[in-house]
Amino acid sequence: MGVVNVTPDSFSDGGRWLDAPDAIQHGVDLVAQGADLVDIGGESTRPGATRIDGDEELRRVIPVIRGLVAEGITVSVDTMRASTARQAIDAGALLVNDVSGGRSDPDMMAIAARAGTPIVLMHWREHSAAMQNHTHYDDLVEDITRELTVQVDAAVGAGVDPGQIILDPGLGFSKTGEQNWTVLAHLETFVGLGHRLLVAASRKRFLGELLAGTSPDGEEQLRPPDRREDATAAITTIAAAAGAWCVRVHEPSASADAVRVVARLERELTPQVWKEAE
Ligand code: PMM
Repeated sequence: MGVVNVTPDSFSDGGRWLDAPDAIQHGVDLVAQGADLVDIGGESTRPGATRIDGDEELRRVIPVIRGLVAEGITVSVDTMRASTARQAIDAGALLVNDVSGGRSDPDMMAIAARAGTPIVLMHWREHSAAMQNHTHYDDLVEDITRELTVQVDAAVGAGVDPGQIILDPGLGFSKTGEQNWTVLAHLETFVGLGHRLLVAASRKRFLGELLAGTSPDGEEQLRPPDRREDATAAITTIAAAAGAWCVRVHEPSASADAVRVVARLERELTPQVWKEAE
């Protein structure tokens, strides 16, 4: 999944794809790099971000969705608003990526159920302005699992087909850098919940912290977002090996290759299964 943030303020690519023609061209380029689908978002969810209104979100994302669908590209919409999800689906989006996992807008699950689209339910506790005040867990993996299960139950209760639910542990959302690493060490547990798993580590701050260097005057300097690509591809390898269905990334080429490496290796490890499939 390639990312196009049609926002002025995303930490990773904010301001670069605000004009619809540029955003559409970038989506086309992401597919040329190996993305199977493109995620279009109009609202930044970086830590501390404040919300924009629904009309502005629609103004940003709908022309881009229409443009990419016209190119034959599979599009997902990254939104917490049911009304945006509905209009994005009407414009041709085939997947809803709700970082709040249906917790922000009570109508979201019903929209996904009615449309029959797959929906990403990310582990989420609070909007971006306050999410980093909610990083206490008694047991990180158990608590995320339990909270995700509540979100799944709500979706199924609203009529979403369980087969259409994709889970995401929500790296960086109400999680410290250290907690992100613990999540990554337990991806198999989340895969074991029985739904497809999406992992979105691309360019996130915890990678900048891991790769930090020192400035000439001795200050620690985070590795900037656009130089976190090799680490992102390394995490793609780990996620694919753990059985994740999808990674959400800003530069798909290295991640697409990493996925092919893991798929080839898995074929080597389970030759009988592949032989039977052929
Ligand atoms: N992270 C961001 C935006 N959308 N969607 C999912 N499913 N999971 C994520 O972790 C996620 C997301 C924030 O990153 P960005 O600003 O680079 O898009």
